[in-house]
Amino acid sequence: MPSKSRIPARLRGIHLYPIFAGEPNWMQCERSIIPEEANGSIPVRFSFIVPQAMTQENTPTIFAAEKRAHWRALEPEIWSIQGADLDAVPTQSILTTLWDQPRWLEAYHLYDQRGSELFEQICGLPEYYLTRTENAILETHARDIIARAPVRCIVELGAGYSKKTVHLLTEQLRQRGSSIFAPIDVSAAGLRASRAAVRSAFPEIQFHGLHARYEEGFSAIDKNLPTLFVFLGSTIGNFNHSDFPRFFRALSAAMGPGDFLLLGADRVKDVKVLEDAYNDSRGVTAEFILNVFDHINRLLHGNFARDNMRYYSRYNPEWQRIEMYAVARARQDIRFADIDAPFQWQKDEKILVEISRKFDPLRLQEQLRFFDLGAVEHFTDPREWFSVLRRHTVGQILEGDGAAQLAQRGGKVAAVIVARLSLERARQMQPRNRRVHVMDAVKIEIQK
Ligand code: AVI
Repeated sequence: MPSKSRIPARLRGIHLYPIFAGEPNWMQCERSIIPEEANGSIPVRFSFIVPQAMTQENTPTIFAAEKRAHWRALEPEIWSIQGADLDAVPTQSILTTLWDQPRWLEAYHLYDQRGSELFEQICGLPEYYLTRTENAILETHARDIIARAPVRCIVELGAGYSKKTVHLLTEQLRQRGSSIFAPIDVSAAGLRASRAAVRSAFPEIQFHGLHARYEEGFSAIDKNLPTLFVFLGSTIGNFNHSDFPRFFRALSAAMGPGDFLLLGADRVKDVKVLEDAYNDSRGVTAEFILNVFDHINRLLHGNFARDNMRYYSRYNPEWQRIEMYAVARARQDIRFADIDAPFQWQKDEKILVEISRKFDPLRLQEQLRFFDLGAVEHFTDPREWFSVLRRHTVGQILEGDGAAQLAQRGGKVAAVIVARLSLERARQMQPRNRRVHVMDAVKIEIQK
């Protein structure tokens, strides 16, 4: 520990140093925070100030400075990533899972034009309680949710412009007077519909549709823009066991300290209620699931025969999930026109097309803690069939290199960090360019 006398008196105490936009690099931060007069290595305390306090004058822009250049306007108020090809045929995904043992498909193939229309119909079915129940929860609690999430932007994963979103936007406008609404979706048509609806119902809202996959979209959002990320409908239930942790790791890393997550999750309940919701009397769910084969036939010029397959679903209590299958009524020799990947789909063999996981909300909340998504609030309906969770990112305490790495990623350190720096090297560095915009700050406390 250096003696007190080695540290000039005016360096002791707390110092605030800005970090500049476009310079998320730790070395550059280091350059700005090292007092030139100091010698050798001394213990210092860093704390990364939570951004809201320092960014009041920032122009509200949804993209992080370092991501902005990657986005271009696809059309008014709709943005897409330069060079991204969302229409690329997902041949690899389809073939690798169809050739897996047992065979399965990734659920996102369900959403071609017809699939999206069928899903809309499912949401209105008497047996499909999820949409209605979640909507009622949001209608009841939107005022409270918005009051306790002081944000300037609502990012919705999925181009929903459902009644549920309307409750949130209405409250956001009522309580804050203005807002940004940024839905993320791979469907440009969905974003256009959302834009039209927002323009007519909420002309005060700044609309930015992001034509992207969820992860690409949410990780581009400026961490300094206090944001409520909204992921409703229990879509997390459709993620398999590797998608699920990957998604939450990425989302948590993308969230800034002023951000919140609103998550809708369907709960474990009576098996008959669950099974009826996915096996409706009108057969819409069956059509939705089997339609994926028409979609695949179009994409890969395949020969799946719809009249030679049937829909089968069940609740699997061990895995706490509804499983939705296509079953071959008779053997089918599957071929794709330009791809050498024929296979025999045997009579009675099942292809798992979609899963819909059901959650115990307490377990889910515990699990989310490990993704740095701390508990805030839990809303449910009187029957406790569905849960809406409001989460907040948790500040991390890191030391030395860990802190540097987090700072490099623009991370969310809200706690005091103790580190030891070599000041020798820092002294040789050039003073930084102070023309750029202040985004954040590091507080350094030089210890005695
Ligand atoms: C989109 N997702 C939450 C729906 C669900 O309930 O898992 C998809 C669905 N599949 C059949 N019915 C509804």
